[in-house]
Amino acid sequence: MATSKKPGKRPAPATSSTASKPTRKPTAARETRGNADELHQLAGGAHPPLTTNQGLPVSDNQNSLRSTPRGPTLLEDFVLREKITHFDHERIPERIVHARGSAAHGYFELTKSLSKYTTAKLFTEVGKRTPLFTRFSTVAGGAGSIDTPRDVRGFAVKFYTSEGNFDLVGNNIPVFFIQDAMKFPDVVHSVKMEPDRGFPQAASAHDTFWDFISLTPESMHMIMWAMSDRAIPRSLRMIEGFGIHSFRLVDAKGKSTFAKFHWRPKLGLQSTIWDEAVKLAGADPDFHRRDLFEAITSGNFPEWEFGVQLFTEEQADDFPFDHLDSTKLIPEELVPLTIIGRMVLDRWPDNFFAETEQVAFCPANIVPGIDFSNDPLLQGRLFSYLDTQLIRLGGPNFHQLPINAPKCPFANQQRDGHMQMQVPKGRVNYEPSSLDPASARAAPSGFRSFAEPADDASKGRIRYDTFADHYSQARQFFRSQTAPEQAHIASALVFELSKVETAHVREAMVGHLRNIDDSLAKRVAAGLGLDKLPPAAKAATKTLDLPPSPALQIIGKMKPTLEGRCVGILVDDGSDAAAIKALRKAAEDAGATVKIVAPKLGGATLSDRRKLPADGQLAGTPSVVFDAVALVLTDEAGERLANEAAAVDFVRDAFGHLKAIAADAGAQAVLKAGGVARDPGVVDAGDAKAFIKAAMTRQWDREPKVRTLA
Ligand code: HDE
Repeated sequence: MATSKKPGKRPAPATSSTASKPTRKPTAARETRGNADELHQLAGGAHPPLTTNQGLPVSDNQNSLRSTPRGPTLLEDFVLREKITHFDHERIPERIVHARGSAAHGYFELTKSLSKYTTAKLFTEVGKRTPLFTRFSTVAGGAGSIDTPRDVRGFAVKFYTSEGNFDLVGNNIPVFFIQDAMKFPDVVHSVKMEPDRGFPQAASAHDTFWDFISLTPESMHMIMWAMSDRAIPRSLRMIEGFGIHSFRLVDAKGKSTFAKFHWRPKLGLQSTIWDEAVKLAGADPDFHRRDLFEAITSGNFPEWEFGVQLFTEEQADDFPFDHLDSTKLIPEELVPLTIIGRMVLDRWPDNFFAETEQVAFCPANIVPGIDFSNDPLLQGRLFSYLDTQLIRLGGPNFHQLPINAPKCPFANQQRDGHMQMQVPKGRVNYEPSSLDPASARAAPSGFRSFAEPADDASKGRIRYDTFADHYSQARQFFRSQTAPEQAHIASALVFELSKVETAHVREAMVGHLRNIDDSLAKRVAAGLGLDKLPPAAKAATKTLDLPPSPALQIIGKMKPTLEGRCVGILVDDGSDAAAIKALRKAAEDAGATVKIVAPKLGGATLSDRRKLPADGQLAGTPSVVFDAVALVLTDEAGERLANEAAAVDFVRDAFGHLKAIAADAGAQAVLKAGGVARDPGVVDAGDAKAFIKAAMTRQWDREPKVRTLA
């Protein structure tokens, strides 16, 4: 490139040599001409020197190296090239599924030993704390997608045990869409954005997904869960986690017991209402990530109980389903859960990319005393994760990244490869060897696979007969739900199928629902406006009426508590200071955090003439981000806000989302404008006790009055 010579007067080049001596302190009107020295003065403070990746101190991080002050940039500028090259490579391929995730560090503490069943130290040393890293995720959306779509949530835990890493890579739903790993690329392709148009993002409500599902009866049980409120959680701190597959625990004599793993949130289960989830997507796309971040950084550490369902091969033979089939669960009423420990997440990662993005979970990461079952989905997963991580993390040495490396010693003769970060010493890179006593060698005490007797049968691509019943547990799940939960499932199906353009797909789905529960099929058919009920899908086996399992509900598992929840109080100038104080105290005493919302972020001057700063400005802080709301307003403010859309929506949505509302006399005008009718969940702002009681649950009785449910 040639230097362009511009005639006439030009501004003096901003180089160090011409920099004027700083004469002023940093002020509100901050500006420089891009001169490095000037900028250092303006920014102030003592900082360590900035260097290149080779450690070379950099004098100017503002200007590239030019041939002349207004001339082209020189290829010689290695500082610029290094910086830009690194930037160009800052993104790695995102996960094909579970791309959007949030994670935290914490520990697992064993409270009850499983030494009768396993040699795994993780599960036998009571009181011991094992460090861990847990990542929650949505499945279908990309890394930048919203936090609150209708979707399964990933629940992946990496335990850094003294015997190696144990990864429990689970979900918040105890069953899965498919029975065999062979179908995984198909189910994922169908739910992801459609390939010709690139939408919808993070949504199952489209033709390709329901086309696949309508042709895959084994998905029906999972569909009941995915259409339930489990798929729209209120907080990642309020979801359960499940390892899904049966695993084996193996004792010192080599005897095996099957185990299913469960996480139970200390805060109880809680979900949003669908309309709330949709509005949250706009109000705060990072709602779950922010919620987790705020809880952990403010010292409210989320906690889960860890439980196991233990059963023998003989017991399993008597189950009315095959426990190796991931579309089935073992009701707790059949095999109770034993709580053996707890997980506490107490440290937010220092760096999102280095930790949350680069963490690589793998179901094949197990420790001595734990082994796999023959679940064909698990068997496929044992291959997939390492394979995908080779491309996602760029080579075979990603286990050396700090977030992935075991915290116990590890050594072998694997060498070289892309991004080798270790510097192995010596000439021995093979085993056995006699040349170097320090070189690693296999030890008899190491991991041994369970010596499972093999079936005397021929190989083939076979789906075993015991996997053939696709409807019984779907029926059991639906019939175990409370009335509001059943209505939400029916309404979710109507919503999703109403987005499906192809009539025969909608009809085929209703045909499957007829096998699950005819009343459900009729509700969905009516909601879709079908003229007549389509014929029931052909079922390979008779659908059983299994006993209802209340443990499958959410409402039944909700705790009457405000712990970990958030209460919003809308105030304006002149609001009653004493009422606000009493509401705040009552909510905080009940374990909630309180946020003040006002028309202006600067806050409001209350009745006691003191200024109360706001945590959120009204238009940007809708009631969807709260679990309950209170309004404390003067008559004048109430009249004014009754004409303010954000204030009217604040109460209309809180009411529609079945939340408790406390309001004083001044706020009545806003309530009226928002169509809020008096009911047990709408209380006087002076009665903090009644407000807290109402806020500890959702007002389920209100729902039929505010929306048409299928
Ligand atoms: Fe995954 N899954 N999966 N999956 N999965 C991945 O691995 C796969 C399945 C789950 O926070 C991928 O590193 C196959 C069931 C979670 O980083 C990939 C099959 C369950 C996460 C993969 C399944 C899960 C993943 C994509 C069917 C619940 C996120 C990126 C045989 C028990 C982990 C990656 C994280 C991620 C494959 C089914 C949970 C492609 C082939 C069932 C929580 O390897």
